[in-house]
Amino acid sequence: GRESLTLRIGGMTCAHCPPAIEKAIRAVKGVQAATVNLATQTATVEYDPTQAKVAEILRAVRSVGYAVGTAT
Ligand code: 9UX
Repeated sequence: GRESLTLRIGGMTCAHCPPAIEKAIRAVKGVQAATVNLATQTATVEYDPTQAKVAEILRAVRSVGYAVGTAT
């Protein structure tokens, strides 16, 4: 399967932040794509919900030092 998720990221202040967060999200098993946008402070994630859970993706972002929550 393939699901899309939008996250609101907190604490990104420079252009080096997005690639660090993308790397962390992409390392979660079942994540197919991740793009982080500095300007909008959001991340879009494509993932297989049978392999990756939202909580794991949130944990990955927090583990590299950023606040994150699900966006509506
Ligand atoms: Mo730039 Mo982002 O020094 O945490 S990488 S602010």
